[in-house]
Amino acid sequence: MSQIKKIVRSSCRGCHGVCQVLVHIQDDRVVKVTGDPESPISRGYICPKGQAAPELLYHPDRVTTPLRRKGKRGENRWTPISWEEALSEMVEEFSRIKRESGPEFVAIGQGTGRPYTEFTIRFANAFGTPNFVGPGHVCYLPRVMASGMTAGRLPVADIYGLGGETPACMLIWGCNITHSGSADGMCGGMLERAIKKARKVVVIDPRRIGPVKRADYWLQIRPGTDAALALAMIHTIIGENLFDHEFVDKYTFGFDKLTEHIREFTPEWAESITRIPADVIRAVARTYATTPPACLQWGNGVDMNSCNFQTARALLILSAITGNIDRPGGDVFWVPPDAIKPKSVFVNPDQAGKQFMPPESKNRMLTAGMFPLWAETPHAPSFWHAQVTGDPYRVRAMWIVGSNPLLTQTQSLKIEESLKRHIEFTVVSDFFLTPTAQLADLVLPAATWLEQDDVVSLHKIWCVLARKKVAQIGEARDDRDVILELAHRLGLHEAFPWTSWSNYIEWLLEDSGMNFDQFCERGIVVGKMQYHKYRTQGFQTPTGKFEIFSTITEHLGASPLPVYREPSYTPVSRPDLTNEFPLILISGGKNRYFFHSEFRQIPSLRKASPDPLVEIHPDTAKSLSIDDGDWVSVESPYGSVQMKARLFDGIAPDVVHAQHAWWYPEEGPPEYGWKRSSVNLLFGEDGFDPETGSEPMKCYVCRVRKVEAC
Ligand SMILES: Nc1nc2c(c(=O)[nH]1)N[C@H]1C(S)=C(S)[C@@H](COP(=O)(O)OP(=O)(O)OC[C@H]3O[C@@H](n4cnc5c(=O)[nH]c(N)nc54)[C@H](O)[C@@H]3O)O[C@H]1N2
Ligand SMILES: Nc1nc2c(c(=O)[nH]1)N[C@H]1C(S)=C(S)[C@@H](COP(=O)(O)OP(=O)(O)OC[C@H]3O[C@@H](n4cnc5c(=O)[nH]c(N)nc54)[C@H](O)[C@@H]3O)O[C@H]1N2
Ligand code: SF4
Ligand SMILES: [Mo]
Repeated sequence: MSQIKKIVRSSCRGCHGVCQVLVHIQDDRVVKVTGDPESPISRGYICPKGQAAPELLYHPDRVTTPLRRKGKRGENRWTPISWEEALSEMVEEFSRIKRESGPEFVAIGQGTGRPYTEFTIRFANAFGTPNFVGPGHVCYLPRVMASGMTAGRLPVADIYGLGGETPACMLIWGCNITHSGSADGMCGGMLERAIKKARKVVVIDPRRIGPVKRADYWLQIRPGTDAALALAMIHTIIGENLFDHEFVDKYTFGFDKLTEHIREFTPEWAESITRIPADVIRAVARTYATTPPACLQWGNGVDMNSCNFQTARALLILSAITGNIDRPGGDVFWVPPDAIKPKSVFVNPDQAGKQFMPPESKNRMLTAGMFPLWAETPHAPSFWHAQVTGDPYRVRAMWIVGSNPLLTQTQSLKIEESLKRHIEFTVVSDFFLTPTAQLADLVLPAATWLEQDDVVSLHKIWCVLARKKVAQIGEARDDRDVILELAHRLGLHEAFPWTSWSNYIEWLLEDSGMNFDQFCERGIVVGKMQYHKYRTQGFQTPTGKFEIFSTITEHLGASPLPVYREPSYTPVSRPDLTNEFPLILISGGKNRYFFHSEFRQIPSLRKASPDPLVEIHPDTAKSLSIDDGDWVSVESPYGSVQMKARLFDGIAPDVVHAQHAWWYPEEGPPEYGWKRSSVNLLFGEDGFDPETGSEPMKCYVCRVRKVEAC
């Protein structure tokens, strides 16, 4: 029998997605996925999650038809139904609740940014619900918000060097994508290349991560104290006159106020907070300011603490006063291809930002007014609190599209209670029956990236990639196709003027002169990069300048110049807890083999990372009679979970690091053992950043003790 082999060029979405890949097909079956060596964005890089895509695609546990619950919630009894039935039921329930109580009583839940983000937000807006719940307050958005208010947009490390220069100096600040693969549209493989080329590398991380091998400085910072370090670096750079006078004079607002403000933030002050010697802080500040061009590659290490927005602002200011904003090899604003329409989360594609939501619904957003800088979406932990208490109200329906909040968010037990008892109608769209999906009334089968056609705009958008559908499993559907049909059935035509998903794709490509097939043949379209755009365009801020002093922040009632706040749970802020909980807990450093709670059922990935690990310094382990590989209990004032000890001398003796989002698909429904090792069971319901509501997921308190094998 002859075998038909072909290779399709596509782009992977095993994580946030950035790598171009080759999909190998034999007899209509995807047999292998490899990196595309010709890709300018990933140059052949592929990580284990990308390689495991065929295992995900053909996994026997995938949900392949819509499922309706029979029996009680969480009994794992389901009736397969048609899409027609599923969508009719959603229309009926959502319309009834909207009519009876108002649109805000239907909430939309989403996890991290995914291919369909532009449609879920658009749907919520068009339907009229402000209750769109996700992890934005602890992930990425604080950096985006700080950048928006300070500089108009998020600047990004110029690791691709499209202007002919790659960074000479790199700050790798609370980011570990050379290990995990990629984040926010930045490819870990390309970051690795840039690190190899750089003359100076500084790693700011409480853990000895991969890039430390090539680093000139590794600053093993006390978790959650980054703002103090950044302020002391600014102090040194201004005090030693190492700043870029021309940029500061012509293009910034508030430098004089900063000079005053920064006086007290000396390296000695920061040493006592961060544990980094003052001399080292000075040396790093000098290196950074005198090795242009320099870039900042930052990550969740600056997001998940009680000072995330202020930290992000301080880091942006460091970049600006050293003249690194929008210069080749610095921190740049990418230019997208102009002939392909950017995807838009707004309702009217021709009129960015048009809101369909009635103001009275917007004002009824749960948790509105709770945090001065977090106003657009509900604060997730407080949203779940409201479901349990009914104060100020409970939503009546929820559609969770691609999230596993039982594991990935804090307040896990409240989420369980809400889904089990309080929310009348829950729909979950997913590939698998997860612990969260087990509590739904309706489960919709979602298509993986191998089952999707897409025009992929990455977060940073200097290029747009093609993704080609090569398979179809059961009745799985692209979430956007489902949202589009549901929107039409609900009469939301103005917000969704496209007849189908393929019609939407053709609309995106309309001005490019290519149809989708031609676009797929090209595989990637790159924008024409320009640097120093502020020289002619200024910055998109109220003053038109880079706002060192943030006028919007001041207006919103937060400090307009960056400040340091001691994290909410440390031996300094909570000495009352130190005796019982002497260790600092970092959680959720991203695992190369998993994407949050995903892939625990994928054989090759699980084999590579079989158990939930907690990293402990050997001296600490010894004092607790813990050996490498022992099962231990990690305990906080609010809960305890079991994990396996991994002895690691690249972490301070009083700090431990626990992996997040663990469950055991092999243990079966409905709980799949999720209550045993999910680190999010450890966090309480306070200690939030008072401005953004961020949670102390990277800086908490705990103790560890040995337990019998579990
Ligand atoms: N303690 C602690 N907790 C953390 C973190 C941490 O560092 N520490 N990190 C946090 C961060 S940064 C984030 S962004 C969140 C992430 O939180 P989530 O986004 O909730 O995380 P995932 O486990 O990726 O959840 C996704 C679910 O969506 C499904 N899914 C994946 N792709 C699709 C798709 O295209 N369509 C549909 N319908 N379903 C899909 C998966 O099968 C999975 O069950 O977790 C946060 N949780
Ligand atoms: N394989 C894989 N890739 C992923 C994900 C995944 O789950 N798996 N998740 C994706 C998502 S949604 C996101 S947001 C990104 C996140 O990707 P990253 O931004 O790389 O996030 P983390 O790995 O959580 O944390 C990065 C580093 O911060 C350090 N850190 C912890 N606390 C502190 C601190 O207080 N200060 C400093 N300076 N550093 C600290 C940790 O030790 C860790 O090495 O990754 C994305 N990519
Ligand atoms: S880093 Fe992400 S996009 Fe790249 S191969 Fe891995 S899973 Fe795919
Ligand atoms: Mo994230």
